[in-house]
Amino acid sequence: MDYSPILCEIKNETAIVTINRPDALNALNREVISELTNCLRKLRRDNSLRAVILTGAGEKAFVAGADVKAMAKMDPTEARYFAKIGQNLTKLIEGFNKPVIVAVNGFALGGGCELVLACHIRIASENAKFGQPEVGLGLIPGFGGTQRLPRLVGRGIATELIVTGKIVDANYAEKIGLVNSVVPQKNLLETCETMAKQIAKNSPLAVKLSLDAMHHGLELTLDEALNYEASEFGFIFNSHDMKEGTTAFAEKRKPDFKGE
Ligand code: CO8
Repeated sequence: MDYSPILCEIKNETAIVTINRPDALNALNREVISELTNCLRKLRRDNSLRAVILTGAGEKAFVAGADVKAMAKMDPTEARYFAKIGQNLTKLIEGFNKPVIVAVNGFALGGGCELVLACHIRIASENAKFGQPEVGLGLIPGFGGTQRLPRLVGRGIATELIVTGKIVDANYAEKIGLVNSVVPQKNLLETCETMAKQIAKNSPLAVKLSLDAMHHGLELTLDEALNYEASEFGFIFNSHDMKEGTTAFAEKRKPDFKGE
């Protein structure tokens, strides 16, 4: 399954999706956003997949932001539409039914950093750089950065990053919890693929419901969210996977999960 400027390779029940516009450091224009959205919608329906890895083409950039040259020509209506399709993409990723691991292989700036924020698991290469430089362009983060960055790293650090527009390195990003871990660039994809394989050993249904409980729970009060978790916990007791997982444990064998 190939898309241009989005590439998609299926490997070991994992889809590796590459944003493929290296000449512009994989900057997000309408075409990239639409094609990535279409690709992910297809992957969402594919029950044979257990995880998605999202990365950028080349060794320099994951995504160096929204396409500044295209934005310079937009009127307010087009800009609103552009923000909306970008936000819809980030919502699609955040609510995805399989874990989305982002392999941040270089610059993740502006809309690129916001794309990273929407992913479930974030792994960076040592050369990765992060920032929300929008204010220096007379813009504000418009793909969810003002909302997701403070939720992830806390309001104080997020404010500092957004209002200074400064660019930080991968080790700092790890220190503030913006990424889970940092690895040499040559090991980046392999690290993400190993994680995807580890995910694939588990019940697809349990993984999906865990993602769903975290995703919805964060929008609720703690009491509401705990009720939501308890409902899903009860629901899963009707599943093949729960019976298989607990029986396999007692029988000291590997479970054969079916995702139902
Ligand atoms: N948009 C368009 N083209 C880009 C972008 C970008 N964001 N980033 C890089 N490019 C292009 C360059 O123009 C250049 O193209 P060309 O060779 O045709 O001149 C090519 O990619 C290579 O880039 P550089 O030569 O600049 O490479 P350097 O190594 O010298 O610098 C940097 C790398 C530091 C990453 C530099 O390219 C840069 O500063 N890029 C812009 C970073 C930025 O400001 N990103 C934030 C953009 S704003 C944003 O993302 C808002 C999101 C919310 C939108 C809300 C909707 C309205």
